[in-house]
Amino acid sequence: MKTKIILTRRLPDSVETRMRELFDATLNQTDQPFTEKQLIEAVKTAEVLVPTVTDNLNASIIEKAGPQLRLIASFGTGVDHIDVKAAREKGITVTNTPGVLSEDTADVALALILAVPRRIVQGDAKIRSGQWHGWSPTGMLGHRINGKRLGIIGMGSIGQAIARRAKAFGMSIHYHNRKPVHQSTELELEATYWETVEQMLPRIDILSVNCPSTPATHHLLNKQRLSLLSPHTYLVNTGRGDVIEEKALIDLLSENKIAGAGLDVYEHEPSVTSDLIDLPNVVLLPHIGSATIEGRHAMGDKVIINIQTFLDGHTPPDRVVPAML
Ligand code: 8YV
Repeated sequence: MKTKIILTRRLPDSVETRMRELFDATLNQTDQPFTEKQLIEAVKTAEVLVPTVTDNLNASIIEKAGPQLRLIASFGTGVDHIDVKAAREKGITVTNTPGVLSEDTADVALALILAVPRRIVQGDAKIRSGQWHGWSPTGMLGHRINGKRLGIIGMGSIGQAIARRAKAFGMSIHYHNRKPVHQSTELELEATYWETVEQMLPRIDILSVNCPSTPATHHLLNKQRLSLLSPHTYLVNTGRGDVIEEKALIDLLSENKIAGAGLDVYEHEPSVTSDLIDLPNVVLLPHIGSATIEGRHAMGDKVIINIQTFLDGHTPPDRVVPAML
């Protein structure tokens, strides 16, 4: 008998095909995110559930899981959409797909770091709207990237991949993390560690948010901390929206108390407030940090390896335990 697996979203064809070969996999042909009712039905029937960031597997849903549900093999790195502690208490293992999307996410972070100070999107809009009437010495001036200080909050594999790229662009690297990275990494990146965000924020020119969303990092960048940024600072978020108090960020941007922002994630995704959309000094992307064909295949491979290893009776390679969060 094949194991019953439910996929909550459409995955690349090759991943779905392999899943059908290996398991009794129910696919989501419409790709519509599951409603709460569908999620409850899924945890009551699946032996393995494959959710994504768009499924809110909170304690009350996990509580309703039937005894057959043994593994939640999430397609993605962040697990803030899953109450991992509640799952553990119910004896359900949780896995994710770390590592394989770090380089892609770092590329998007760099794209935003370049796009906002150099006004790339504004420039494109100018041409398309017929408003460009030729080169001018004072036209479309932005700010130089080379020589600027980049502050990274969250120096995991994505933060480090951003730091490597940023260094090549001539930025100096500052970071805040729960603990300093290995000395060899710090040396390679010539990175400066700050024990507190408060120490780092006033000293940097560009801020990149790359920590996971956990109860400890929710609104880490609240009004008070954001106000420590200098008015010339740019902020880029490719991590999770709720690490920033979005309302406070919008206030700072509208009052020109910071220079601009590049966002790929939002506090109330998928809703993006018109207050952000109306601002001229922001570039907004639809959560595409890891959206490459290669990345999606690698994520699918990881999900399959996690499921198969688990079913073979071993600890899956990407098991998430509450202590890690
Ligand atoms: C993924 C992400 O596309 O993996 C993550 O944590 O934020 C995304 O880039 C998404 O999670 C897929 O579930």
